[in-house]
Amino acid sequence: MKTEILNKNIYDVDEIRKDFPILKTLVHGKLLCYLDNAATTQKPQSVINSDVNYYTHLNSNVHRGVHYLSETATKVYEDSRVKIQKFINASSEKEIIFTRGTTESINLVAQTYGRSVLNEGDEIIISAMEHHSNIVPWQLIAKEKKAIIKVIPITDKGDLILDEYKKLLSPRTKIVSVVYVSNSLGTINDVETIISLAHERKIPVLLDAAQAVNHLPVDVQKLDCEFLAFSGHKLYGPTGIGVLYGKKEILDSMPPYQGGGDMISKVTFEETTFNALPYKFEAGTPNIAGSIGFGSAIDYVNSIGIKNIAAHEHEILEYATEEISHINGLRIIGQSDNKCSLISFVLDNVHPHDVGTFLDFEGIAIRTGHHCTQPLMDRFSIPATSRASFALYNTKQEVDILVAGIKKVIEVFK
Ligand code: C6P
Repeated sequence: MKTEILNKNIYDVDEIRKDFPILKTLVHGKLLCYLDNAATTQKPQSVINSDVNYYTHLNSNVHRGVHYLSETATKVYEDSRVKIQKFINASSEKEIIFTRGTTESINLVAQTYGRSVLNEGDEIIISAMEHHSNIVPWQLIAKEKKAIIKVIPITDKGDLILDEYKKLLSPRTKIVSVVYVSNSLGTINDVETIISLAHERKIPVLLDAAQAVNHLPVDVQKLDCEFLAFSGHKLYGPTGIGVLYGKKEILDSMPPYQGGGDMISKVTFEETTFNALPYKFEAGTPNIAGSIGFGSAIDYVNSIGIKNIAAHEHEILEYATEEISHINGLRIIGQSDNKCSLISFVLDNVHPHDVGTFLDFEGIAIRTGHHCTQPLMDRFSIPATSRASFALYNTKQEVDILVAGIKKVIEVFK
């Protein structure tokens, strides 16, 4: 991604690393070199403290008590929602629904919006680089409703073919649901064009932003997407918490996802009326500590600045791409001109799992496998890749350690 030049004086990566206690871990006697950030990011001390603080001082249920603890916990929980609203520039905190993560957010849309609008023969557009989380929920509802899934193809470099996308849009298209940043290729998709083409036909768009919100400034009002799904744990927050952003009018028109406490207005045995947004979609006691921790993570990211993070990561990615592409027998999978945050690669004659296991002995954590994008692996006729993914605390020295590790792998398996 092209971003403004970083002012190095304000981005002190050595200082930033001190905020992440886990980065001092020794793995097989070597300092951890954590390059599996697309799977999950490490947590700064402030986020860890937030969890401890919640259970030490605030623990109680939200929206249910008139006592001090419940009222205080409710306030901090709702403040967190507002922090997230501001972070993605949603127009109201009512548009921020807490979920378990990206996966649940997409399932929510498929099971509520999808269920209410899809009929036999209707079409759902996704892309060839989707995570299983943005394929399987649509398959489930498509099967039930006899709807059809259409797939935007990609080039060998790993870019969506937008001319083909235009051809897929039809009067039967009921939703376009695409990934913003690919977790396997690193491609930053041209979501602005995807959205505007869909909107010309009044088709709503869902963006899977699991790998976007942690690397790019995301402004939902500017994007004008109907839905945006993301997870806390990839944004330096806790696991088990995520968000579905939805435009208020469309959320208002959708039926609830799950039934239970807090999502109701009035219940009788004959009939139930539902609570207002966002609570209509938040049945049961929520992940209170997780939501509050997510708010702390947003505070942390804001204290550095997402644009500064993007610029730092871009510098790391450019350096890593340059160094890694010189390794003989290595092929980078995903060579879009518009990439961020990660490098997927395959080595001649060495299975990615062997690469991952060998690198682990060097203290290097990468992910190997299909990265929950099996159709994408099929597209490239490979079973798996090795993936190094970067975050705000990674350094060029860590890239050097990775490159030296890969060279050792090649030497040993030669
Ligand atoms: N990708 C990876 O290693 P959850 O699990 O709900 O937090 O996120 C699912 C998900 C959805 N979309 C994209 C683009 C993703 O990258 C992920 C999670 C991790 O690539 C774990 S499979």
